[in-house]
Order: sequence, then structure tokens, then C-alpha cells
Amino acid sequence: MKQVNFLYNKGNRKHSNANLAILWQFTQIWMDIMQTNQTNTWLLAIWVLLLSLMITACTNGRPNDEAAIDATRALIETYVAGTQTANALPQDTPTARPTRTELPTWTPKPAATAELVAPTAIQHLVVPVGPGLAWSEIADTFSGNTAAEKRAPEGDLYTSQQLLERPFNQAMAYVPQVDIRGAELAKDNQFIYVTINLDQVVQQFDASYGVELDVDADGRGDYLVWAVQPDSDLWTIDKVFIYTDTNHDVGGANVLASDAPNGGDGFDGLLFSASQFDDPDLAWARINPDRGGSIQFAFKDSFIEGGASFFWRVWADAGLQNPAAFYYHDFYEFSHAGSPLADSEAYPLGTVFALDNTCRMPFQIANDGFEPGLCGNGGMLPTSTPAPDVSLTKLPVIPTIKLTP
Ligand SMILES: [Ca+2]
Ligand SMILES: [Ca+2]
Ligand SMILES: [Ca+2]
Repeated sequence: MKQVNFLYNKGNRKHSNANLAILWQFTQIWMDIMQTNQTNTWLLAIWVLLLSLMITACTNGRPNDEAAIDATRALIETYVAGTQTANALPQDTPTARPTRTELPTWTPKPAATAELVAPTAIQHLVVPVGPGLAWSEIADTFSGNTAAEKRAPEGDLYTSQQLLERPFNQAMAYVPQVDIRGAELAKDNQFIYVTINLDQVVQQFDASYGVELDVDADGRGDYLVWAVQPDSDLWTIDKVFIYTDTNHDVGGANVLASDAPNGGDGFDGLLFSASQFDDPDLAWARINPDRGGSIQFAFKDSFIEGGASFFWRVWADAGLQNPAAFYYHDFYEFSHAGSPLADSEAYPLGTVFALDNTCRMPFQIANDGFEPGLCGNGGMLPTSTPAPDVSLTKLPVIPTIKLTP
């Protein structure tokens, strides 16, 4: 605290000299006050007022107006005393001025046009052309001829062979879009093609269709290429899926026999779909434009362990359509699944209905004819060499001989 000294000497009252001395002393006092409270601007206003009073007292012809001088001095003494008291009080510790938080830079909100932008179309590098001549073929029972009798003629070995012939709904009405008559497999340097032939009258394919591949000859499917309700005769990957059996439990404890109700998790892995892929050109499907009642697949062999070498068969399914429950005969007991065979104790169809599958054929893989589920009656099957490309040659023109009576 600054000590303020009030040096006014009451003994010195010699008119103008005395007044100048008082002014000087007031000035000294004021400088002391200002040094101890430099920011108090209202004190400056008081000093200007007091100075005006002193100048008036010293210069208005009444230099000896000691009453005015004494009054002014009393005011100053009072103020100085108050200032000294105020200075004696503890001073507030100045607090640091808070640092201003910088506001984030304002940026204009983009116009809401993103939702209106069309999704980027999948860019394909290669599109299937179509199958050439068949390398491998499978024949299957046709139920159309006994459909009016609400039964399949044969070909349903539910408990012993996981072979199904059930193109009927639970009222035993015929479902032709899932009655497989046969299948063909072909190959070019890009794709493997599989064609599933139904009755040629079929035009609506409101079912799921599948190609099952067994790469290790154990009778258990390792991959399932699956197309849901194909509705275009143009090749598309839309609604095409490739499933895999990651824990090899398809088939259950007994690969061919029913293990119901102790199925596992069937095809439990998804390798490909139109929204999940590494290769957008991996698997395709279409309605066959060259034959009525026919569905076609095209897929690369890059996802197949071992490449283009496997046993294959096909499915048509308008009922459960659930690859996670393959094989159905390991999940659904025969008495509940029902039977399409009129002389069966389980007739008619129950929980496993409106579907068909085939036996298996080898493709570029060795076999002894006794692999589980194989087509035929025990005997080596052809390993699917490409069919000879029989090109049509123009026949020689045979001259006609006009017969005369
Ligand atoms: Ca059939
Ligand atoms: Ca089984
Ligand atoms: Ca599985």
C-alpha cells in the first residue's frame, strides 16, 4: 500500500504564496492517490472539481478566503482518509481473464440432395454369354403325368437317400415350377453353366432354385448356389447367393439317412450376394431365353475349393426355401414331412412340401460309382468331358427327280 503524506502546513498562510503552496500540496496528494488507484476514473472527476474550486479561491480576488480553502482542505482530508482505509483493506487477487474458447468455424450445411442421388450401379467386368453343349446331364422323375392323381409316381426316398420328388403343395395340388425334369452342366473359359429344366409350360418361377456342389465326394454339399424367384431372361446377380457349410454338418450324422430331428445349422455361411461380394461377377441367374420352363445359372469356379471338380445336383424349392435347414430330412421327421407317394403311410405331404431335387453327377472328378447319392446303380460315371461340338454342315443338294405318270 502506498503511504499518503498530507504535508499541508497550517502555519503558512501568506496569501498567494500560501495558496500556491496549498495547490502544490493538493497536487502531490492527488498524484499519490492516483498511483494507488490508477484505474479509478471517477477520482479524476473529483480532482478536476476540487482544482476548479482552488483556482477560483486563488484567483477570484479573494485569495484570503480562508473559509473556502479550509472547506476544500477538509474535503480532501476526508477523501484521503477514506482512500487510506480502502487501501488498507486486503486487495482482491486478480483472477486470470478466462481464455476465450474459440468457436468452431461455421460452415454452411450442404443442401439435402444426397438422398436423391441414384445408387452407383455395380460395374461388371465380365458377363456370361450362355452355355454351349452340355458336359454333364442329370435326369429326374417327372410328376406331371400323375399330377391329376395328386401323387408322384416315384423318386421320393426321404428316409434313406435324401432324394425328394415333392412338386405338390400340402393339398397335393401340383406345383409345376418345382418339378425338375432334368439338368445340364456346361463350361466355357469364364463360367460354369447349369440349366434346370422344368416342364416347358412353366412361365412363373416363384420359387428358389439351387445348384449344390460336393467337392470331396462325401455326399455332403459344400456349396449351394441359390437363386430366389428369377424373373428376368437377362443375366443378373440380383437375388443370387452362394452359401457354404462352414462346419461340415450338412447331412447330419448319417449322410444319406434321415437324422431328424437332429439337424445342425445346414448351409451357415454366405460367400456371395448382390450386396456382399469380392467379385461382382461371381454368380448369375436368368430365365432361359431359349427354352420354356427353364432356369440357368452361371458361376465362376474361383470360390470352389479345388476348382471346377465336384459332384453336382440341383434343387427347386417353393416350400421351406431355407438352406440353413439342409437337408430337410435331417430336420423334419418323416411322419411330419409327409410323402407324395399314395401308398406311403406318411401320405400326403406335410411340413416338407413343394420341392424337388436330383441325384448327383460327377464333373471333372474321379468316381467309382458308389459315392453317396450318386446317380446310377453302381458303376463309374463319365467324368464330364465336353461333348463333341457337332457343327451343322450343309448337306449336299439331292436333285429331285420328277416322276411322271
Ligand atoms: Ca422331378
Ligand atoms: Ca443325414
Ligand atoms: Ca453347417
